[in-house]
Amino acid sequence: MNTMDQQKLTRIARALVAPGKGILAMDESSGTIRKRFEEVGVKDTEETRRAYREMLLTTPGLGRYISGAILFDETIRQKTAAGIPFPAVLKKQGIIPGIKVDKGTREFAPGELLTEGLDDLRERLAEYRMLGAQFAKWRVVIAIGNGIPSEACIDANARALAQYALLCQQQGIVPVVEPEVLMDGTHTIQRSFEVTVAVQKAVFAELKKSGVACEGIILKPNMVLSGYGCAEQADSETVAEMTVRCLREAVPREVAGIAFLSGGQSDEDATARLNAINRKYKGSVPWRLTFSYGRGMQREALKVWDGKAANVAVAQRAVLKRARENGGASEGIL
Ligand code: 5MM
Repeated sequence: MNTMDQQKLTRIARALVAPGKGILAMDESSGTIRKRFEEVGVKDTEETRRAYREMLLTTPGLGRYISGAILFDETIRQKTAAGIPFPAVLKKQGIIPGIKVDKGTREFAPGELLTEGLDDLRERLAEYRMLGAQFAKWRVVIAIGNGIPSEACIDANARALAQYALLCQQQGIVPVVEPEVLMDGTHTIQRSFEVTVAVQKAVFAELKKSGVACEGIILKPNMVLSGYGCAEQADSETVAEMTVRCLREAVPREVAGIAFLSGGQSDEDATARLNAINRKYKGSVPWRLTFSYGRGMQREALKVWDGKAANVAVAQRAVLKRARENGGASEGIL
């Protein structure tokens, strides 16, 4: 990669973590969106998926708090009812279009998953770039349990993430690198910390080995939390402290920015913890720390929308509210 290409990647990556802004993850794959619709009793068809995503993307003023939106393969090809392609809608809002490029997971070993999708990735990236994508996302899922995660599973996922990231950068696309350590389970926050540090260290070792330029990536990590089933739940201050300690141990300072996933936290918790992180550490860590929330951005809006055109305006108000609050949390000013 020449210097100009690298500078372009860095420019896009920095724009994704611009002050007061974060990323809207709306890249639910077919199975996940079906599940989300089922939870609120909305029928899952290509048209309901399109209408739902149109509602999200056309939220008036969204670009004030949202820097980029991650789309799914079907979504990047869809249009508004008026015939405007979704990537064009995003550009008009001042939002950078992104695309999920992993193809989901398969079993690696009992209780462990390996993310797939490298096979035709070069060609798919070239097509997505033509469709307007400037950044991409690949999500690795690591579970904590009895005897897991294994080093083999962490390493296999880290290698795939590095190959994905390199291919993206070669195509002029900023890779969002998402190693998600799940918080399901009864483990303590200390255990979350240890596993998250190990996973992030393995990922950055592989990125380095592959020659990925850290200045042109965004890290999308989990926050370090108590397992959701753990009797003792750490407060926001402790979460902030452990999360930042983990990042300081594992993440190179050159990384362009960090955007947390919400990972099944309540909307309020996801916002409050991001706020606590920034209130305490903004300016004293080398990265901007913001959000790339899926559920934490959409939960309320989906419920309110309920599949009905008449509810679009009120659902959009819910989207904007979450965006505004998470934008504030990314500055630590709530
Ligand atoms: C929006 O959900 C994304 C796609 O999930 P599937 O591959 O399971 O369909 C997901 O990768 C998401 O971007 C991250 O998990 C962050 O979302 P949350 O809801 O954890 O903030």
